[in-house]
Amino acid sequence: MIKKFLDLGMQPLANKFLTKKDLIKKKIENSYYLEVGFDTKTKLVSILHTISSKKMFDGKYPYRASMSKTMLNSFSKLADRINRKFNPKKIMEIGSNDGAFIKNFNKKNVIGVEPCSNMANITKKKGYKTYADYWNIKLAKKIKLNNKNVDLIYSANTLSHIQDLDSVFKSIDIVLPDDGVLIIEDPSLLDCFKKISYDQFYNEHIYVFSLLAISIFIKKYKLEVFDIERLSTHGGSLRYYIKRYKNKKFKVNKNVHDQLKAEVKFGLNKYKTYLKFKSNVKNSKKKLREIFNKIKKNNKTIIGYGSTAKVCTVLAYCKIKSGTLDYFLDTTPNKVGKYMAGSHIYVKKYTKPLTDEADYVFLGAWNFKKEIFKKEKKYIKNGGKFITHIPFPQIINK
Ligand code: DWN
Repeated sequence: MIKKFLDLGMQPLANKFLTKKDLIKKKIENSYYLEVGFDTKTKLVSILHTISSKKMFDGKYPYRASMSKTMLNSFSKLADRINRKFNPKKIMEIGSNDGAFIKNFNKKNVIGVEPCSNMANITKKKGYKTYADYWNIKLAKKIKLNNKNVDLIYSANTLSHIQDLDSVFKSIDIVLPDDGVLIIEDPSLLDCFKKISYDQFYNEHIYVFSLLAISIFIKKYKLEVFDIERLSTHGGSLRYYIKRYKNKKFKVNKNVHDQLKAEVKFGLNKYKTYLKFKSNVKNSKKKLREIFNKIKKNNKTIIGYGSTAKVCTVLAYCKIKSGTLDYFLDTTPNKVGKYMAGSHIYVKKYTKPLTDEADYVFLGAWNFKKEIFKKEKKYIKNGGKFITHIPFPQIINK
């Protein structure tokens, strides 16, 4: 039974940036009701109204994983680990984006699957075999036929975007050999709740997974998690190492039991925890609005840093109007010069470390705080102030 616990109101499609022409033409922007529910039986946490993948993941998808050093480092470290631990013959990545992960491997030993054709073209141009398609049974059969030796499947920040998880795992079942390894990573529900990062919920993020939910779900495919890694990426993620029951090569690591225990201890198996989260989110909204209102009342300026999909949720939910922030800075070529969905805040190209652009800088990319603060150490040293809503709304400069 799915029990609703969070109502984030009407939300635009976070990655649908608008052009100036769109604004002049008053292009109609669709918005969708964003509610989140907890399935008391399966423990899956998902948004309740989903939008077709084709509407979100098309040839104009702007997000590029390679725009962050943190992600590049994380993928390169994982590539080393994979080679050391599993020595795979061939790797397949589901959701290869702009190749931030696959570029760590020899072109002969890796293939990508990426439905956003603009992203797939980037890796194709670099010579990586890339299937520009959605991950499904038809594609899995085609891949199996053409790439018999795939023995490791990896997918980061992708499965949480696909509604039909049964189709996902049936398709994996076609490609994964008996002794193969599946590695998936996605934002962790435990971190999301601890950090009150309600902005992990937006139309692209259909699920925010816990180990609890993943373990239950994959049982029907006779799969089990045998190892996990807790990652700091994307605000706290879990990397799940999965194998078939019949694969006795790997033992289930103690950290799997520890994580399950931690999730149960926190109460991720109980609806009342979700109601507590709801109340935390409401307080977060109130506090953030107070901070913004006070700053604007004092005629101070605010700009944003990182026009993330996540920050779209925050702006729409907290009803922060476009005039409140002068613009967002971002490094992503496909976002720069455009306007953010919903709020229509302009995205300006990030060209150099901050100096005195504004009185306050709102950290849209809060999940890269460490990387950003390193880059902006001079600004911080000179008293520059950031606003963050994680784990609770506050003004920070360290
Ligand atoms: O799941 C998803 C994740 C992986 O990426 C997708 N559904 C969409 C996207 O979500 P997001 O937009 O919230 O992701 P990020 O990675 O938090 O976005 C960071 C943004 O900040 C990018 O637009 C790049 C920008 N950025 C920047 O301008 N300067 C990032 C860093 C680190 C910087 O120094």
